[in-house]
Amino acid sequence: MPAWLVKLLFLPVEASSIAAEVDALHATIITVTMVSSLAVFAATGWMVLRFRRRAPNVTTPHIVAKRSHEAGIALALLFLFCAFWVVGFRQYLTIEQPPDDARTVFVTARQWMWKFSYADGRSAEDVLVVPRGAAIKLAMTSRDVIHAFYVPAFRIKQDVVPGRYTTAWFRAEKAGTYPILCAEYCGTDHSAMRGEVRVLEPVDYARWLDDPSRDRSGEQDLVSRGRDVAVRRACVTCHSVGAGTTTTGPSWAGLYDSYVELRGGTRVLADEAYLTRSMMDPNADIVSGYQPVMPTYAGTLDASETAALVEYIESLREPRDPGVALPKVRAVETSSDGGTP
Ligand code: HEC
Ligand SMILES: [Cu+2]
Repeated sequence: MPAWLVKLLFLPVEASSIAAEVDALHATIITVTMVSSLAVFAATGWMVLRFRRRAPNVTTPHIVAKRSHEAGIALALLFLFCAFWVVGFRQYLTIEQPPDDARTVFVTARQWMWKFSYADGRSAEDVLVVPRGAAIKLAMTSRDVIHAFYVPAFRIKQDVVPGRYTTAWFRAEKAGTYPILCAEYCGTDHSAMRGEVRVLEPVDYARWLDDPSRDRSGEQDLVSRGRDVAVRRACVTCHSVGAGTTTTGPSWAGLYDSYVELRGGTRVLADEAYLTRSMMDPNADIVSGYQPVMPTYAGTLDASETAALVEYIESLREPRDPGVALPKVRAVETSSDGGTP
């Protein structure tokens, strides 16, 4: 699609190998449907005038279309439908099948960030760095709810599902920085779940690969960052992280992956989604034996702080007995007086 048309239609730049084809198919379908509906409107208008009732008691002639005309129109429409399908199906195959030489990057989505892990063991949050011209395959999974990895400039979008790996691939053709969005409504900060793809020229990419300080600049691993956030946000004034100790709120030790008993007697599994919900909507589930005094953090914790806190709480899990498959029920360590020590 010519660059001026891309601009005119407010489309993002076509930065990947498939973008131009996707746009061409899109534009063709829109043009064909718009032209056909205009033709239908025009024909309707013309017939309203041409066959209007001219005098009372005068009926317009009854017109029967020729079989051949009807068949011709039906066949033409069927042909058009099949043509769209053939082009679309071929593009679908290209989009679904990564080339054999593709390099794999692992993507973990969670409320509300993207984490990219490269083959050399290093990883980064929210920033994916790739060389121009190389095929990149993304192996994606989610730690909590369904997200969707969407890079408008590459014209790719793929659901990212917990407990399952989905893949997508692209070959970036223009160096630059392109936004990554989440295209599946996934909670409070869904709209803030943004990242970017940095496409580097191959020489710059080689330099970036060799840079030993890469990803270390000002970046902590999530667990220690979560510990800092818990102190800074004063979570630790109400929550302890040691076993057995009880303050205003329940201890985080061994919380992750255990079953929590809620007021009213139901039990929930403390997974990522539960932990996140506990921060954003603390009154949704009240832990049995505690008062609903925890303030909500919706809007105050940003997406990466939330992720870091969840990761930190996860790091305090009890090491699971490899022989036991089921999460264990955590004993409620408080008396019914609200848990004051
Ligand atoms: C004013 C005291 C207070 C503060 C501050 C506080 N909490 Fe809580 N929190 C509680 C109480 C009380 C509960 C148990 C009742 C409930 O479920 O709401 C709780 C429950 C939780 C749970 C569920 C625990 C379980 O055992 O199921 C999580 C997770 C949690 N808080 C995380 C946090 C995080 C993260 C912060 C800081 C950003 C924080 N809390 C700050 C009092 C607090
Ligand atoms: Cu999301």
